[in-house]
Amino acid sequence: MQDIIDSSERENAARLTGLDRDYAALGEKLDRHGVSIDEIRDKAAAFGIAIPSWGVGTGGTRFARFPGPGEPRNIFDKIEDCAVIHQLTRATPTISLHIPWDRADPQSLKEAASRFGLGFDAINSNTFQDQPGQRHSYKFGSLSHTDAATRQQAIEHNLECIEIGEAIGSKALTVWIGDGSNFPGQSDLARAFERYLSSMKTVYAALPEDWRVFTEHKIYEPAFYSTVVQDWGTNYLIAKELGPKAYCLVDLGHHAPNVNIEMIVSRLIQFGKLGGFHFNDSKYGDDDLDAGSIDPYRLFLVFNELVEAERRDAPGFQPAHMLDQSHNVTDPIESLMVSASEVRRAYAQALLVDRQALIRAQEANDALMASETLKKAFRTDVEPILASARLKAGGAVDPVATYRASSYRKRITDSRPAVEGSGGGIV
Ligand SMILES: [Mn+2]
Repeated sequence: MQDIIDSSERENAARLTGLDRDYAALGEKLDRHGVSIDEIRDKAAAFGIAIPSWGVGTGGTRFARFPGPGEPRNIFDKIEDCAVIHQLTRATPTISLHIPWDRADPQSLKEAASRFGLGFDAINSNTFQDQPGQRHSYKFGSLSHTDAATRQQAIEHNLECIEIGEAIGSKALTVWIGDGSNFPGQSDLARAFERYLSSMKTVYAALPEDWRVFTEHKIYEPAFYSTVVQDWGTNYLIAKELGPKAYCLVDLGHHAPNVNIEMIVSRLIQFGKLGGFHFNDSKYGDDDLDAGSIDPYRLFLVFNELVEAERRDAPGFQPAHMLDQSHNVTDPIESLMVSASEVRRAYAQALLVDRQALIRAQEANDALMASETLKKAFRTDVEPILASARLKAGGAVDPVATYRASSYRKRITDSRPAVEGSGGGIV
């Protein structure tokens, strides 16, 4: 990590004057509109995003995976890579683990993370693939399987995840299942959902007092005809059926193309069931591309809803922010740093929306001015705010340039010999 810190000092020094000028110029402009730049910066600085442990390994497609040099070999290597991301961005203080991919002694996990000042976010269960030595196969489903023993095995796995999560300081369990069908008629749609609900009720009953469970919907894949938890409506029904500790998780890539995700977010907020996000971006389907890389305006519009909820202190509004991406052609550390910045950027831009002007335009049915009010905030280049937030917290003005100027990737390439099949997950 010393190589990262040394690089930060050198690279930051070269950028200080430019940043000061840019920050002052933007501050002056915002001030004319009655907005304090320091306030926006402090809010952005306090906004944390969890890194998915599986994101620091190179991802892949169903065709191939092309691992990069210095791939993490285990969860401890992953924690080290996550620490680099947080050191440079100061935006990613927590890691979201996936069991069994990240199974290790909980005490060692805690120690490894706290050495870098990191904590653990929601823990993810995995009943969408079979593990070596597993008694019952998930080929035809897990929590909704027709066979009671298979369902029980999937329930017990989730209970174990809660136990591990408790030992490492997590406060939430995220459940995504691959259950569904490939042929019309293959599965009784209602009975499969009933079985799922019944299984989840057992999992829910085991949640500690201060925990939440996030259920994640997904329209298709790996099942291509129907999925048991297919959309936000189904997800809302689940959260409602389970109880007050159950919330819906919105993975941006898990919807049909062109679905209005910000409206889904608004609905879930309105009815107190928005649990959190898996941020990523997509062009065609569940592409797991980098957040903000395809449609940054959509990300902004999601944040416009979040900022509005924050402003009016919506009941039960405490969303968890996580990235969930697959980095197939980039250095995952770079992608995750840029993505975390994109999420913060959308948040900062949404904070700049003139809420009074927006409400006035809405009340007057002034469609054009309402749209322009949003666009005006979206068009603001908030980079000086984000850079200043990073610098103030001990991070890098330019995380990618600083990372590239360090010898980190080369060092870990030398110290981490390539291994076969390190789980690059696509979830
Ligand atoms: Mn996801």
